[in-house]
Amino acid sequence: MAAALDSPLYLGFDFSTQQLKVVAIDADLNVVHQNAVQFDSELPEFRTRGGVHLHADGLTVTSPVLMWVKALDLLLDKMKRAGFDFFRVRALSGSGQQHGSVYWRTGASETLNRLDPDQNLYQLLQDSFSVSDCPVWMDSSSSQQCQDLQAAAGGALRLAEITGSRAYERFTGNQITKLQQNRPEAYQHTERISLVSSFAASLFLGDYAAIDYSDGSGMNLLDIRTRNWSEICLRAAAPHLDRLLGAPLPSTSVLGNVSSYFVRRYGFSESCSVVTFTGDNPASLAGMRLQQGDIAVSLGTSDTVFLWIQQPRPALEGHVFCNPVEWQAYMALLCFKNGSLTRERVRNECAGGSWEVFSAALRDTPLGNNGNMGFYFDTMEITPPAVGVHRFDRDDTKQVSSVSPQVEIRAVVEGQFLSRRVHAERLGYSIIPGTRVLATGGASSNKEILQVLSDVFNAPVFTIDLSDSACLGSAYRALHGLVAESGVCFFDVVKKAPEPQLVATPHPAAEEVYSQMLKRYARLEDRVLQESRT
Ligand code: 5FX
Repeated sequence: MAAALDSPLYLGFDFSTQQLKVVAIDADLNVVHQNAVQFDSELPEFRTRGGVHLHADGLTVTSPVLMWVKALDLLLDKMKRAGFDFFRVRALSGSGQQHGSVYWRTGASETLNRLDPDQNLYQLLQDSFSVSDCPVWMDSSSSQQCQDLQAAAGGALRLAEITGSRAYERFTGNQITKLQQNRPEAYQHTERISLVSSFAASLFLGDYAAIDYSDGSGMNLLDIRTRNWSEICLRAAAPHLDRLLGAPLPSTSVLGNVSSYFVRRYGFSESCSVVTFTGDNPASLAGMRLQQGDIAVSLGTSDTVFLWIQQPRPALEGHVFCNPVEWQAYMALLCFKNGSLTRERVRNECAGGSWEVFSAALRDTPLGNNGNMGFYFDTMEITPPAVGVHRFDRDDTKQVSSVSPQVEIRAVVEGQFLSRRVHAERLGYSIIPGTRVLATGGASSNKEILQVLSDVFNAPVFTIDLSDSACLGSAYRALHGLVAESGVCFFDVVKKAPEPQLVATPHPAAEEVYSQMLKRYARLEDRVLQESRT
């Protein structure tokens, strides 16, 4: 049944790298409006490519903060022109690309508090930032600062135990340190540092918004267990950081109502709540409605694995973040560079470029591949940091130089999924009754690949369309934020969302075959890693 024309709506924004997107849902979780602004093509005056500026050193990557501000003006104007009724919005939330940082100039909070609804935000906030080009997640120019932070924290593993990750160049703490060292004046004139997510929330709130626990976990500064800033990390990173960052808050908090600027300029209701914004990956976890025991495997150019975990076990690879929908839980994120491109290379070399032939090879070869196993790192892998193709047959003592095309096809797919499972388990993932594997991305349309995924994880595989998961997750979080304080669980609020489709169930022999292979894979991976280092 169609919702009444005055029934409540919930908005989810996503300030991602290349565009700003919005989704509106009704109380039954139906999507009723979608809109977007592409940075490169719709805001060409900022001269970005893919939403960023790549600097001459090849390492520094930034985005203009006023481009994000202007994109919001443009997006809200587009919605208004499309006849979107802002008055029906009961709550809004959003997400941002993770790790990026915004530097508000001294005095900016007064400007935010008194925004004149006759002008756009771009005009009003011209002088509000002490740094015009913000470091973003693609930046890798802070290696020295990473080393220094790890040394101050007592080593890489100790830092991972505190903050959920060893030091990463793109993580905000290291970016702030670099900025404070290279541009001390700009730092001195800064009264507040936001993440992209909390910066966006601040615009709606007309005041500085808190950083939420989940996106805050991508900074190398938050103690993910106490959910407070780590004193050791703050002290090592830069002066006055506790004042500049403000206190972090649970990801489900209501920050306040939308500022009078939006009420008067766009017709929002005065009682429209702003729910804490978070990072795009945490918001996607909410959009996919990932639950305890679930694992999401995104099979794209690179493969990303998200998981819901109860007990974090931070390691030297991957990231553990506070969970965005349930405050006692955690999520983990792993990135594997050799994903689709490697599968395609093997398809081209062993199956004449045909997915049908590739799939037939998977059907015609046995689970476990008669003991053949491979590591296919065409480019330097992130997890683990190793490179090259390494094949082993039943006899582990030495590598073999080639195998038949059919064996090669099964070896690449099994090898990739064994790796996803081994590394997920190292971060605290465990298969429990009811565990689901949610597959998304290009390769998730190939049934035979998904059958191998199901067998290796010994769990049913479901597919889910993820195109707007961060936006949708933000709209779900807006809805949940209104009732979270009274103890209502996120999953009760999103019960009506479309269910993922079951596409594969594990073979009865899968557990026996792959439990052995997982151990062997981990052992051989150590060897490959050592060989890559020498
Ligand atoms: C996660 O750690 C990342 O750096 C990226 O996925 C960004 O969040 C992309 F926006």
